[in-house]
Amino acid sequence: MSLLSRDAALEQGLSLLTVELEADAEVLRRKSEPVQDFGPSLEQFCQRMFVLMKESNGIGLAAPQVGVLERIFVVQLAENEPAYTFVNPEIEPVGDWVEESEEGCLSVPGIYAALSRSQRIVVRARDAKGRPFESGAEDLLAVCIQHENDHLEGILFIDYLKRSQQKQIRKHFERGSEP
Ligand code: QAP
Ligand code: CO
Repeated sequence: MSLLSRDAALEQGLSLLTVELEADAEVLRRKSEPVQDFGPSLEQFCQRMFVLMKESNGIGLAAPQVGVLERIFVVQLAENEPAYTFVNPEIEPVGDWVEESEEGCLSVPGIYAALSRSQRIVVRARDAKGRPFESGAEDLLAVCIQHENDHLEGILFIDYLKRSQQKQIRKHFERGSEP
């Protein structure tokens, strides 16, 4: 089953949903609910999200990508960079500096494409212990936070691409990876 509660995910182990599977794609398209239960399982869940993200060579991972429709994501750009957990985040662009950069997604394996995002944002959220914080972000960190926040709305980065590109990507996943 693709859709899970936080506790069920912890019990059976976190695994990645990808658009390759119809049932997973359906879950990835759904809107996530705000976290209400800030119990100890939240911190545990976030730790496991970091583990899966690193195992998968990712820099960001959102709860819906493991079938949990709660407003949670984790980001770590590199091993020597800080690890951030965002619970119930609210994002606001700062200024109008927009730039194009290449993105990928663990749920859309093997696909990379350039798209435009705000390069400076401010985020208000809670951490894995439920403590509220506010933080500014720029460049790749800002892009990654916006990408992960989109997952909470059921939006994938490929949705911003031109129709022709989207069609190519759909075809790619329909026929698998054969030439
Ligand atoms: C979002 O995505 C992101 O296809 C995080 O084969 C990515 O970590 C925001 C990944 C880039 C901004 C820039 C994707 C790993 C990782 C793949 C990821 C793959 C292996 C994606
Ligand atoms: Co993604």
